[in-house]
Formats: sequence, structure tokens, C-alpha cells
Amino acid sequence: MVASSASFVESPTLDRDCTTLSRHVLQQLQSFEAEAQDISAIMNRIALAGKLIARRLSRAGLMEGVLGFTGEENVQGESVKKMDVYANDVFISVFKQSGLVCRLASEEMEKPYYIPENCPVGRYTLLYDPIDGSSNVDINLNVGSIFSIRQQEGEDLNGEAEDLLQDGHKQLAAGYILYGPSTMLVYSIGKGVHSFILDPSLGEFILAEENIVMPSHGKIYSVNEGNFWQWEDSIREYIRYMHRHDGYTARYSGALVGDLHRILTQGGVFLYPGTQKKPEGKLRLLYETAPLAWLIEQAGGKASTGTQPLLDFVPTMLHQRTPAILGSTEDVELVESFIREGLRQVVQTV
Ligand code: AHM
Ligand code: MG
Repeated sequence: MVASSASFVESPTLDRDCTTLSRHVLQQLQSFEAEAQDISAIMNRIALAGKLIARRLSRAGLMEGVLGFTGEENVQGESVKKMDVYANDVFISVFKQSGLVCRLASEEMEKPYYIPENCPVGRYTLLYDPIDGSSNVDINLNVGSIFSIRQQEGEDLNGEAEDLLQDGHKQLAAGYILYGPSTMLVYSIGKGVHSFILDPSLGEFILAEENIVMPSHGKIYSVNEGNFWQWEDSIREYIRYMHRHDGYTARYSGALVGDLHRILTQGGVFLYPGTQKKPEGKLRLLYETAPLAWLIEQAGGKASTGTQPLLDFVPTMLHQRTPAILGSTEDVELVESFIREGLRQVVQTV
């Protein structure tokens, strides 16, 4: 018997296989207006960058000139890896002739990359961390890319991109690509968090989970405990509490996207507090913590600097770092309670 076209269309398996990223973004926007089309096109370009980076990573150990360091340092004083440079350039080249974004700002570039010919058409800025957790690349462990889209405000005539120095609520969309056993793209345009898996045979990101809601509590805490001696007493007290109580377990891969993805799906808390060497912590607000905070909050979790909501934090410079506590609401609030107690004791002793 030949299936009717109605039963064909309604097949849940086929429908699942057919929900591509671009179709999903347009459905989410529920509009065919210019801005909706722009955001959808930008997401498609980000997906293309993700596919190119995933392809290179999958063969990295077999190719010349992919692994290892370039011998240079980036604006943060960190050693640059060859994959950092490649991935940074991939994002630039997929957006260069797109007519979509006017500026790209990345962790790897001191100043934004301007595409003046796009400005009359696409007044958006893409902020991104091309390869997050790049120390994992050489040992074939997971890494990620993080992205955020903001509207450009004003003309930015002096090239300082001062309009980017605003809080995280100004983001129009944010997400990450996780290069793991499969390549996943997770995004939000402020209407829930959705995940996609790259089907290599189709070359498409296919919907895996819609409207991810994270648990209000989870057993995992994810932090680099090697920094214990460098933390404030309040964070040390929190970690001692974790050690002394049943029901907690530690997971830390050194690559934020993977660690955060675990927290997003299973609950718990990721933290990178300030240290003696880096009082603001290590993670950058515009390219790392603000986009991830946006996702976590969209999934029903909480994001904090320890003393204020992370999305309320206004940076004073492009490469600003912030302490970050991201995860399930109850678990983030537990860390905050230790920080509050620490501050109270400091005030009492002054
Ligand atoms: P990167 O973007 O230069 O790779 O640095 C960010 C990474 C995060 O992925 C990870 O959470 C953190 O640095 C790990 O830092 P540490 O080794 O200090 O724990
Ligand atoms: Mg990073």
C-alpha cells in the first residue's frame, strides 16, 4: 500500500530527522521580518563554521600543522594554539561576504574585526571564543566554540566598540558548539534552549532536544581544585562542605563548554572563582561567561558572579574577566551563601 502524503508528513521519526537548525530558528522567531531572517542566516553561518572546525578537529592528528602552539601569545598573554588561529579565521571567513555582521569580536583578537561593507546591511556583532578549552585539542579531548550575537548600537566611529560594554541582557542570541563524540550545537534566542546534533551524512544539525530544562539541583560540582590555595576563604569553605557531605561528586575537564554541557543536562554547578593570581577569575565575560549565563538562565538555572547576577554585570573593557558560578539554582545559591558569609565576616573584622 502506498502511504498517503498526510501519514508521511506526520511520521514522528521523519519529522525529527527533518528539523534542521535553520528551520528551527525560523519557527522560533515566528516571523518573516528582516531581523528574523538575519538571525536565522547568522545562525546558519555559525553552524557552517562549526562544521568546518569539526571537520578539521576530526582529522587533526593526521594532518600537518594542526596541533601544537604557534609560538605567539594572544592579547590575554596566553600561548596561542594553531587550532585557535584556524578557528578564529574560519568565523571571519564565513561572515566576511555574508552581508550579515558588521564586526566580529573574539577572545583571540585585541580589537574587533570590522567588515565595513556589511554595515549598511547587517548591523550585528558576533562575539565568540573560537576554540574554548584549547589545551584539550592536542590530546583528542572535547573542546567547544562559544558565540553571542548583539546588535551594534551607534556608529563606532573610533573603532573602540564601546557599545559592547553593556550587560548580558543585550544579547540577542547565544550558544555553543561542542566538539565531542558527536558535534552538538546548543542555542537560545531568548525562547528556551535547544540542542542539535550534526549528522555527518547529511551535513546538517538536526534537532536533538527542544526546551531543555535543567534540574534545580544536581550532584556535580565542577571546578579546578588545583587553585584551592589561591581562593578566598569562602570558596575554600564551600569546597570543604562539598567534601564533607554525601551526594556530591566532582567533574572537571578543563574545557568549559563540555563541563557546562554536563551541568546543563544533568544539573549541578560550574565555578571559576577569582584567584590570587587572577582576582577576576580566568573566564571572559563577553565571549564565555555572558553567553553561557544566558543559556543557563534560559534553561531555568542561575548564573552569578558570586555577588550579583552575571547577566547584570557591565564590563569596562572588551576582554573583561568575571568570576562565574553557573548551574542549577539551588547549587548556585549554595555557593553564593558561602560568599555572603565570607563577606559578612570580613565586614565584622574591619
Ligand atoms: P581558553 O578559552 O583559552 O581555552 O580558556 C578557557 C578554559 C575553559 O574552557 C576552562 O574552563 C578553563 O579555561 C580551564 O582553566 P584552568 O586550566 O585554569 O582550570
Ligand atoms: Mg575560552
